[in-house]
Amino acid sequence: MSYIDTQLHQIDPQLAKLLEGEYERQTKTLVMIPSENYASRAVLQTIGSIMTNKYAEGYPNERYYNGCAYYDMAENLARERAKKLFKAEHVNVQPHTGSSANMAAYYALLDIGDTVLGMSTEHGGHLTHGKKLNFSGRWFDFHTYGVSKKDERLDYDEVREIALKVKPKLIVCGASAYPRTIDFEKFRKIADEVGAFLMADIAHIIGLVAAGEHPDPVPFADIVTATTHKTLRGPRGALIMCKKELAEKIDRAVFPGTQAGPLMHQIAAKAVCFKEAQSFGFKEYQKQIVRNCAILSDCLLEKGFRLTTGGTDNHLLMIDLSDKGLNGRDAADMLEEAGICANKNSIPFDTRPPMITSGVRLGTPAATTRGMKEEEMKLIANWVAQILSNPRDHEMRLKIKIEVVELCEQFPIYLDLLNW
Ligand code: DSN
Repeated sequence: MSYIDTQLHQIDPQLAKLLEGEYERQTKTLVMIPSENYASRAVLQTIGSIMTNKYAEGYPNERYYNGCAYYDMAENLARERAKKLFKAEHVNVQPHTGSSANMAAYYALLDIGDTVLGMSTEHGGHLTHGKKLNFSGRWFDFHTYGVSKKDERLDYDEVREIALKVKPKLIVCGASAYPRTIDFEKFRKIADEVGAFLMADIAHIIGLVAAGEHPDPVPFADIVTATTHKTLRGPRGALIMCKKELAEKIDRAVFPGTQAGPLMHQIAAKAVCFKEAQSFGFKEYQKQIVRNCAILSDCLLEKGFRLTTGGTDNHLLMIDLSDKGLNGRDAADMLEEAGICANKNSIPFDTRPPMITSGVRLGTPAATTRGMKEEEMKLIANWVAQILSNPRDHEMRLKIKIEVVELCEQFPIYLDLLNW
């Protein structure tokens, strides 16, 4: 045999063991982190395919390498499917991640030092929306808006006031930790009033948008960036959509502006996930994500937990632990001990630092992929409430962990990967 045909178990038993462990973790615990999901077998098959082997710098029919015929077809498929799915005038499917998509969008529209207005990370915005420690906050003059102290929701009048004052060249909307609907039309009006570009980062809610479960930013924003691995349930990666007039700028900003060789295995897998997202089942799935989150939210409220904004409209919710004598870090660790994987998260006006926080963020995309519905959400809310109300009860967490495994076994995932 002249080619490498070694199976992972043979060549690297040490790493194979790690994959086995991660298989156990993913299949036997509850993934309640709202930015995580389970990609389909078809997506996994494609991202783990021979498409990883080739350089394809450039774009279809304009590559810097020979031998790209199948890569061109795969990238065209991904582009066309995404254009159809989102009714977008132009799509670039090459960004490696959400952060690289945002970097390319800024590269296309801004010069170093330009003024930008984005949502503060302390109130739910993403690192790339101007955090000082991030390239965005370092290279651009970012100003931020937050949520209102009154109801922890976006206050569009305040966004407008800040925009009028700082006169940004670009307004960024979209968030990583905001449980409510975002009004893109209002952002458009503000952007028009101050003569700014509008960019919507829908990394989190892209699946909901694709299924009509959240208002669509595409008609209103000049640029829309998104990830493919969260609610869209595809491979880890991202895309950029834009108006025709910005197409060339965006393409040049992605390559050669901010990236070189595209990850063609990832792009091919994006094509698969865009196809999956066009199915009726996908629309139903997104509806169920939202229904599940609403039930989870209602049950936690009933049990006396305070949720930021008082609940949720989308796939995630944020528990405020300030009145429970617990911080977000300890709470997330306790949940993990019981087989429920969530993440600590700052809540608006948090007094604790980001590595500790006063909040826990929960989301329903992954549990819904397993087929869990309202009854299971009630069960999960009960467990979360018991764990967070009895932080000293280690025994209870171990008992719940057994029940979590039983629930996971009733909603199996990746059974067909058992013998990889
Ligand atoms: N890190 C992602 C999240 O968990 O929300 C945002 O990119």
